[in-house]
Amino acid sequence: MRCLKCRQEAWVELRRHNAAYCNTCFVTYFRDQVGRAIRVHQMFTPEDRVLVAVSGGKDSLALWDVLIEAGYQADGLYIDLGIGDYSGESKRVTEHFAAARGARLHVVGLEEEYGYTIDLVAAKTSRKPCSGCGLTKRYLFNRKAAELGYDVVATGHNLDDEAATLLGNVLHWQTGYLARQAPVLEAEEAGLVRKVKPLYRLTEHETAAYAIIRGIDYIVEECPNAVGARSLLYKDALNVLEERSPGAKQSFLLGFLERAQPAFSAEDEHELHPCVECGQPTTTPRCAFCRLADEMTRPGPTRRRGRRRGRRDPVGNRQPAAG
Ligand code: Q46
Ligand code: ZN
Repeated sequence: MRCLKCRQEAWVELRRHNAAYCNTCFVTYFRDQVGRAIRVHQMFTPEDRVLVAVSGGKDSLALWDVLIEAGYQADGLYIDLGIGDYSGESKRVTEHFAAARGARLHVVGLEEEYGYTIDLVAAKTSRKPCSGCGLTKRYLFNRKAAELGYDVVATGHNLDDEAATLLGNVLHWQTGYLARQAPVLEAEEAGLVRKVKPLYRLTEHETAAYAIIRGIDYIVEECPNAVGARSLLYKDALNVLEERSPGAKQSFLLGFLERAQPAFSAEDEHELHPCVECGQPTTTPRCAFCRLADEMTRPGPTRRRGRRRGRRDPVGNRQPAAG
């Protein structure tokens, strides 16, 4: 197999594009795709301060690397969620990445600052850990970005993440989430910071290849709570389709964004106002984060059983908040 650009031996095959690249040309391709997403959707400019939500995984570190190399003012935000040994290791690789590049990294300790961990959420409530974790991350990305004066929050969601989220939202006809599943979520209300996903055109396989070629040390293990997650089931289903029909995932996602998402978005109406406790935008009097933090720090076991339904998080569409 030869590189599409320079005809040297190819290292990365992209079946959906019927193409293959050598290491050097693949890095150029990858950065071009990110640059194109930023440009086409006017995600941010070199004058903007960008806060990259980093988890220690390949996607967020690859994104941060691309933005730093492109000269953007991109700092990192790492949230120590308190998930067993996984959090310690992911924090280590993130701090190592930042130190090696002289990049600024903000670290928020969930336990130190808010008195609970995701392990405690799993132990103390019937809530799925990923539900408490996603809520916590979306809230803190927005709150910290607003407090620290950033213009935009960038997350490492890739094409596989977005296609899996879309499949889940379609299977359950979650029209509110479909309305807000987009590469850019504008900061339409006071207190909200714009959210962008510059990797949405690139697959998991491509971000892994980029990270390896660039020598990025990332956490390879999945979060232990990901085992059995619905999002992985949807990814597997889409991978079966992709295997038989290369490009299926991309046309599913990009077709939705182009032809269907605007219709859902036009129908979406929700009123936000400041949380009575923390002041962050919410659809309920007291935001979901404040309710969770209160439940976690209250003594004794929780009495609640079963899942709450129909409560939307105002600061992002529901999905794992960047891996
Ligand atoms: S970190 Fe958190 Fe993910 Fe772990 S607990 Fe679930 S949501 S799987 S991106
Ligand atoms: Zn609140």
